[in-house]
Amino acid sequence: MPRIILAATALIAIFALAACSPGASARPSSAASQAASPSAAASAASPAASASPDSSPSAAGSASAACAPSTDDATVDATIADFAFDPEPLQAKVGDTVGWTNEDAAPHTATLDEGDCGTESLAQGATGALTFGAAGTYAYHCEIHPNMKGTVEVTE
Ligand SMILES: [Cu+2]
Repeated sequence: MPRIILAATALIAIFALAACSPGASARPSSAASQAASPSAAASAASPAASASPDSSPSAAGSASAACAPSTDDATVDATIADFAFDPEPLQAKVGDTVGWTNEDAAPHTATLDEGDCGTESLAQGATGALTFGAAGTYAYHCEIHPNMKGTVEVTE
């Protein structure tokens, strides 16, 4: 029985020390929590970082499926001359890269009516290219001269 009492008092003493130590170690524990939060943020960021490489290729693949600006050599050549696209309509196959070369002194673009796909503003002599990854009929225009209209017919 005395040993139990001693053990009990020892436990009380330990609790007393434990009760004391949080007050004494308040700064270290807050430092520990500050140290923990960056690691928590890092661990939270890494799943997001690992998730985006998984999702972005499929998203990029589907986004580039219809049309995407390209720096590749054109497989189908087109011209912009006298404020008109040529040929019209323009025929291409899925996977083709259509390159429009501007022969006018005025700048032009080849920009799809739907979506965000288009060339940059092309100075005289410059070529802008779009790669088509899906069959369809794509109406396009010049952003600078909206009355300039054309069609790209992409087939399998
Ligand atoms: Cu134009």
